[in-house]
Amino acid sequence: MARDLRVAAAQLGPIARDEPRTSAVARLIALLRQAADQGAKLVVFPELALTTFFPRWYFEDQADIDSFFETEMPGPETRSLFDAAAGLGVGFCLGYAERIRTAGGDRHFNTAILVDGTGAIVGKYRKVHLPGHSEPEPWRPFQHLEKRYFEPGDLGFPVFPAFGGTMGMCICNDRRWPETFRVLGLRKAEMVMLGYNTPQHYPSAPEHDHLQDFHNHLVMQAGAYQNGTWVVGVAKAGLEEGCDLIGGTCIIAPTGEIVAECQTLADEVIVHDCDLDRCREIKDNIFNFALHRQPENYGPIAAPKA
Ligand code: CDV
Repeated sequence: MARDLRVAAAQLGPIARDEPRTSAVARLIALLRQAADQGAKLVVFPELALTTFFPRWYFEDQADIDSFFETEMPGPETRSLFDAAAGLGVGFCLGYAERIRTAGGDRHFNTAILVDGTGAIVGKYRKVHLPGHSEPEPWRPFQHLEKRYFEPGDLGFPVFPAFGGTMGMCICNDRRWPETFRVLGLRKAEMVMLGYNTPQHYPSAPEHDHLQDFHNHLVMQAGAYQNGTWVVGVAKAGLEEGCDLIGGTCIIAPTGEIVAECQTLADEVIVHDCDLDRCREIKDNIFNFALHRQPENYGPIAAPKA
């Protein structure tokens, strides 16, 4: 019998720098309701889905930076999203900026959580691969200061038993690294959910600008196929504060085929019935890890950086 999970990918259009959390959350709830109306049981939202993509600016004042971070989840402005989802019996995956207080000082992560249909947080992931730079670089048309504002995730690439399957998460730049998907694949992930904010313009290699959409799908389709997992990749898209972000939100089958894709660069929902048992087509055959992997030859993959 099929293990169908009806999943929605809920793409966001741009979020303005001065758009309040309450407005962003209202948009998320509207998307959640659209998804629930179509029978979805799980809704995947983008990376940093509560605010504009703030690493594109250099802020000197830590208070300005911290204004983009959540210190509790749910907090006063996100509680309504959890309540709406629980009321509908729908789970969700949400990306946001997380600040935690420790004895050694504040820590900042680019985080995604998995919330079940009762509103309980059942999984957390913190972005491991932080792109960009640590110091302001004035030659760029916009900054990408993730390395300054976040520290690398400290949770590895965990999987979670939820929604009738084995669920994994990663965030944006993580999708470009085959190691991300392979670690999740080795942990038997049947669905990998990820959000992204990907500019059309890549200042360090502008000759690749026309390849941004291609590379986006290339890495997610490869990750799905090479590990026999569903992938749900969700963009924040469109012209955000002068920066064009690609769309291309899609749901990818374990065969690597795109089975649903957004058509706009705005708020938009797509749904698909993902049969988690289809992972077996790949996991039991061409990528049967137990039969065919040769890890004794893969040493440099996990060796410390030179
Ligand atoms: N938010 C991201 O991680 N963006 C990167 C860009 C900067 C290349 C990405 O990999 O899409």
